[in-house]
Amino acid sequence: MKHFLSSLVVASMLSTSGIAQAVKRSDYPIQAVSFTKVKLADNFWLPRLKTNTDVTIPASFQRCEATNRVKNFEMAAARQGKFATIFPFDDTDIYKTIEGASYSLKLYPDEKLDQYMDELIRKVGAAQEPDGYLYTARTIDPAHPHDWAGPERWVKERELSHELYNSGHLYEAAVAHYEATGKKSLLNIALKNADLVCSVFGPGKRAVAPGHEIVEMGLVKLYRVTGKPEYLSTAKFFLDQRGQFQYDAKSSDPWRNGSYWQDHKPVVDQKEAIGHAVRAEYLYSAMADVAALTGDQKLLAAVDSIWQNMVSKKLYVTGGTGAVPGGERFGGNYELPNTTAYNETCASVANVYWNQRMFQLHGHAKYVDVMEKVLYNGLISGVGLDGKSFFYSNAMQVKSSASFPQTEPARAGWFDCSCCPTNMARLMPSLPGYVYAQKGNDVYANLFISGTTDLTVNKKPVRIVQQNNYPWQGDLKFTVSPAATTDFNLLVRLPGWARNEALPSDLYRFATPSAEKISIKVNGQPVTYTTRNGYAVLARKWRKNDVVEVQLPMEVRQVQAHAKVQDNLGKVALQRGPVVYCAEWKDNNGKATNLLVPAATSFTTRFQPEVLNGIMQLQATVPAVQVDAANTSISTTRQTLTAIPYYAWANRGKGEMTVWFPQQLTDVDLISRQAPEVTVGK
Ligand code: FUB
Ligand code: ZN
Repeated sequence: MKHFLSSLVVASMLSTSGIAQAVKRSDYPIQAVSFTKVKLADNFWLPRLKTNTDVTIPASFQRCEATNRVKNFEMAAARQGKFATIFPFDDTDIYKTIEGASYSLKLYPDEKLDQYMDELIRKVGAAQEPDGYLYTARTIDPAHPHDWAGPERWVKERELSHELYNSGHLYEAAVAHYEATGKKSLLNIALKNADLVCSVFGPGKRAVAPGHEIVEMGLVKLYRVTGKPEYLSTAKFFLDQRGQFQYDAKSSDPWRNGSYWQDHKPVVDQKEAIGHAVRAEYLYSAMADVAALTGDQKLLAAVDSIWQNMVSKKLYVTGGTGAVPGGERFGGNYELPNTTAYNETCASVANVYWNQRMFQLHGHAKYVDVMEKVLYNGLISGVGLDGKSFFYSNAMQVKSSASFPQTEPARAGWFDCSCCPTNMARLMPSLPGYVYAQKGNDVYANLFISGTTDLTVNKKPVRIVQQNNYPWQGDLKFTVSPAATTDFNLLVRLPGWARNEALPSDLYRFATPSAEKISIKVNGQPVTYTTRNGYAVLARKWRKNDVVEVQLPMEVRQVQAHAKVQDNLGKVALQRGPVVYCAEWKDNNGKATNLLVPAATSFTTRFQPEVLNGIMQLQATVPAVQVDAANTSISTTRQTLTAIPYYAWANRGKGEMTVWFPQQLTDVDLISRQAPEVTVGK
């Protein structure tokens, strides 16, 4: 899609726009290859994208209708009625589903869907006030707005109103819709709203640190499409507003000290991933965006530190973030409990956005390693295999006993606060846009997903075809076909997990190093290659049908957590390739939390095409702790442990699940809970 302005013009407009920092570059040094140019043809993701198109998106629209979210827009258009849903941000479920459906249209053209969206967009436009304001929770009945909305526009934005959050999702949807369909219907609504926002907020005007970030990312997207400097300067203005409000700095309560909203310090002074995880990770994504567009080095240093903190102290082994249920927020350093892990699905969505941006800033594979961890584990655990049942919170352990029967969690089709299902609906079909990236002569192969992409390198068309059976098998094949022989560098990510690095930090490590190495051949011949920032750099004159073969070691690895992660002392998790495993009740005699995995345990692997839509299953014989029928004695028996990918759990009913396994039996705790219970690994 041709943008309104070229990046050169954007750069020169910026230089006269009064943005505080000098413009050093016009955008990210590395550009993702657009989702429109990557056609997936794999067995893992494509069926998920198809399910997203066939099931998730229609179900989301249907639920937006059935739960009165659409009615809110109709009432706002008529300026009469009573806001008919629960939260003032319920408008965003429509925006997010439009965003997902737009990406999806590009993958699977669908005239009916296109027309349905036209009609929905017409309703959205009709609900917009003449000056661009768009927020059904007030417009329906301005004299009686939603409780969280405040009596007048924007007065509660810092805390609860979500007016700018709604705007941010509108902008994201509008850009996706415009890029996918070429239509400006939603974009024009978004621009009208953004013009209002820019006229209300800014130096010498109203100031606020938006209560729930995303408007910043959205404004940046509008800026990229239009080149209008106000959109970027207002995004930066919002970032700069953080840390200006007087909270009680001495309080440890995140709402009193402002950290819940990442408002406790100026962004450039923030060093730690803190507060509400979704808000935080949208903020950090926007910090990366604005740093890329303005060259602001302080912003860059801050977001680098925050990422380092997240990846070394606040990331679950599944890639989940936001450990604490109260406030849906990051905990303290190493606060990663299993029983109460919150791990909102939306936080995983946000973490994908953030890591992609960090990669585009720095060109280091470690960000893609983290993104891959999130994608294959803590993100897709959020949607059931049916595409219409979801987890809001992604547990790490579910335990039940006679006196504590397990009732939760279960997947649900929708939630009163239904942010997660619609966030999945929009992220999934955008996945093709995360596979490749490019900077001049460097072509990055980041994700290993079969399919075809058509690039332009050195002004010449180049086709790359990936063929693999990832994540189940580690042999990757890339067929590189330039239209005419041409020099360029193909940078193939060497995943950390294939290089004995469980995570690019010391938060997790493999219990024992592997001697297996990555091997790379070009046209059947082993090649020596240099490495750069976690990539194999294949620099050569490429000819039509050159074949690169990469062999990644796919052993089952035991993962250990940093000793400061209390819950995981003496425990291991299981990983094979990028996939983290769990044991679920269904495969393990009705229980999962009674299984030990001693250090010497050796696993067999077997692909099970009929199980959970096709998974690589792990099995080993391990000790299992049993309580006898009379509840008076315990014993340890040998049992087959069957492990399934974590993402696939909770698709066969409710019951126990665990990701972490004690290695030894070290204690029997009869006291701390009512029923006799075995505590291991402490
Ligand atoms: O506040 C809007 C959304 O609702 C947040 O992103 C989620 O965490 C949920 O609280
Ligand atoms: Zn959510």
